[in-house]
Amino acid sequence: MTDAADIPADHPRHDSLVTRHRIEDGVDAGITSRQGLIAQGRGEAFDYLLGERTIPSADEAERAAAAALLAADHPVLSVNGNVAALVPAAIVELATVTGAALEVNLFNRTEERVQAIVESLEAHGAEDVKGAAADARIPGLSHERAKVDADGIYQADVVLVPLEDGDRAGALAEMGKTEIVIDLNPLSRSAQAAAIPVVDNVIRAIPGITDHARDLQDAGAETLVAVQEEFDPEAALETAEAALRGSPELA
Ligand code: PTJ
Repeated sequence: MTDAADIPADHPRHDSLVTRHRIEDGVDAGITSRQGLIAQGRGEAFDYLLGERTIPSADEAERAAAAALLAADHPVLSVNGNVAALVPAAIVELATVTGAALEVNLFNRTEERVQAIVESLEAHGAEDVKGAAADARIPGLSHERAKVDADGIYQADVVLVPLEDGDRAGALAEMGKTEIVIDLNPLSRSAQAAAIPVVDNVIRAIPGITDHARDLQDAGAETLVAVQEEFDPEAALETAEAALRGSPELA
């Protein structure tokens, strides 16, 4: 088996192959679930159809996401096994720039995996990573999937959930949170439930949101509200679907 370092830089699928290796390494390190491999494959197919680029409507969503995080009282970035494998440094940076908390929140929860992800985020400079306490529940969900921290996702007003399961995304939205979902499938229930759906690869989306957050850092409250109000989630989902179906002039 090759590893990431063996993939020639001029290979036409270089970036995609390196990404696959990161997910494989995440599984080997006890960070990513085996289901994460399947999720990555699905995401890759959508990304291929999108042209592996951030379409303009996704960039607008990333700006709205940055504004929502900066304007929030208790913003939380949810981290699962795929995010921890793909963008550990970038998610810690986004938390630093926006003042958001990081919380490990797993669909296929095991305490070992929570601990491995907390340690990995700490190795990338994170402090006070939440998720291990699991002392609150998302209403309406069965046991393991519902576990969150009382002072984290449970009390968050704005929560970023990359690659989320549709049920849980719906349940978080029901709790009245402003939900930012990163998902390459605009038809997924998570993307449909989100106040701000970001149809982009998490690898591009997280640094994209951070860039916008840096740009908006000194903006006043009115500007942050205006950026969020100008963003139309339904139009963004329609545009992304059109791009996937091969109408690039719409994207
Ligand atoms: O680590 P855990 O236990 O919390 O599990 C995480 C996964 C992702 C395995 C779990 O939440 C899951 O099974 O998710 P789904 O239902 O497979 O949904 C994942 C969604 O993310 C799908 O719509 C994919 O198209 C999308 N996706 C996959 N890879 C990426 C992505 N979206 C953005 N960037 C990606 N790299």
